Amino acid sequence: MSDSPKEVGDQRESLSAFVDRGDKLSAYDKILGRGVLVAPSEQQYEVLLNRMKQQLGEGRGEVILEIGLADDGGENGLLDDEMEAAVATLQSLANTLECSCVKLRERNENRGMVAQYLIRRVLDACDFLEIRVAVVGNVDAGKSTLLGVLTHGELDNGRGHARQRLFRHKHEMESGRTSSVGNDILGFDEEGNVVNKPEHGSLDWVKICEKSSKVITFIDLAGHERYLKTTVFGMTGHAPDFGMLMVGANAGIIGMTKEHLGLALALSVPVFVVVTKIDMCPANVLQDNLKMLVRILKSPGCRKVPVMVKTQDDVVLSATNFVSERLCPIFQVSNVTGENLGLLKIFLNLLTTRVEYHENEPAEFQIDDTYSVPGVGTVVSGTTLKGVIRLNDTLMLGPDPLGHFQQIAVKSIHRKRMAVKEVRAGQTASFALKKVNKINSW
Ligand SMILES: Nc1nc2c(ncn2[C@@H]2O[C@H](COP(=O)(O)OP(=O)(O)OP(=O)(O)O)[C@@H](O)[C@H]2O)c(=O)[nH]1
Ligand SMILES: [Mg+2]
Repeated sequence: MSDSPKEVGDQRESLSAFVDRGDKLSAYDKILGRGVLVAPSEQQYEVLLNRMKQQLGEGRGEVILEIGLADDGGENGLLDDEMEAAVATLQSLANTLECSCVKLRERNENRGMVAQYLIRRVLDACDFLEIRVAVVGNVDAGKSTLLGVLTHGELDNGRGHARQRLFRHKHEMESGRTSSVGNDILGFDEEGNVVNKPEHGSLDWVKICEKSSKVITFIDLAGHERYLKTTVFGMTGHAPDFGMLMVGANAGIIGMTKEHLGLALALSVPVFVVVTKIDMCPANVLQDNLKMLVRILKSPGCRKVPVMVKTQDDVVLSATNFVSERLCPIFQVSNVTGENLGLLKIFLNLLTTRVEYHENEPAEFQIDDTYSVPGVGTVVSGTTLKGVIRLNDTLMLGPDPLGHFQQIAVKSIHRKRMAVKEVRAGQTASFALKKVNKINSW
């Protein structure tokens, strides 16, 4: 499919207008202005180091920096040798703070080049940044298939091959329809490479987490109207950071698509759209459906700024401005040919969490499921909303139907199937609890 040049031009205008409205030049960017990074004095180097440390803290271990912008209101851009020196300084700052430093994009400005780099802390084996993405959209949009393709690194055959790995129940296998809340993970190392390596068709979550700096947890939800209640529960109970709204290229906005979009808007979850099946859709149908999508996103009810993502530049721009909730990147992919899946992966790698975490506030954990495990007892799974929960901590569990709370102790903590000693706000986990009666009947 090809866009008319005018349309693409319009989209770029809307994106740059949007970006310009934001505070693109943060204080840190100014400090990293043209001159300073090229040849910092000892004192300036210290300032840079402290600022980077602070930014990494605020960004929970990663920050995207733009180098080559003028710090004095002059012309932007670095000449070749200046850029080399500036990147060397950046590398040295990153190394000192045990971070990786990866170039995301560069562009030519009036004086020379401006480049954006991702600085990401190299974490130890048990630690990783966790981002939850709820996957919504009408039945047959290709949600389970896309997740199967992304997490298992194997393309689909267009007849339901890739989704098989996501199903939790026999009836889902048989009907091909998701009816429950499914989970799968995609890990990225500090350089942004996917670490998922399926062995005999299944993924070893512990290995993925050990190798990852960032883990995306996909919450695969059901598209069929009959399972709307389960899907609403998935969106509310699992506290997603982002929503991925899937649309079949040939079907367009049908069925539950608008309801799911409305749900994400109501919950203030930033949404990006993935249009699938572009391999089997006539160009004119795709154009019509995209126009309809853009119209809905721009409507007064949504007030989004839709952006067609076509290049790596678009990906970096939309990812760095995405948390603002108003921007809505749109990807067009095929799970069968793999077209544009690379762009989607880069985007996922750049997503950052919105949860703020304070060590000292009282902990709060939202339970989304309970299990009775023989030999272990009651196990609850859910998301830590506030504070830190450590092994053997005593918490209040409730309210039960009568509004009462009971005291419980946390016997063990698992994060993504890995035993850990503590969990922090923004992280999902399962706890084995001591002696809890009747929790399943609440
Ligand atoms: N040709 C083509 N077929 C696709 C693509 N993506 C998915 N499919 C097919 O579309 C069908 C539906 O995909 P699913 O992944 O089950 O859709 P879903 O959104 O999870 O559906 P529910 O779970 O019922 O809501 C399957 O047969 C897939 O093989 C694509 O990009 N191209
Ligand atoms: Mg499905």
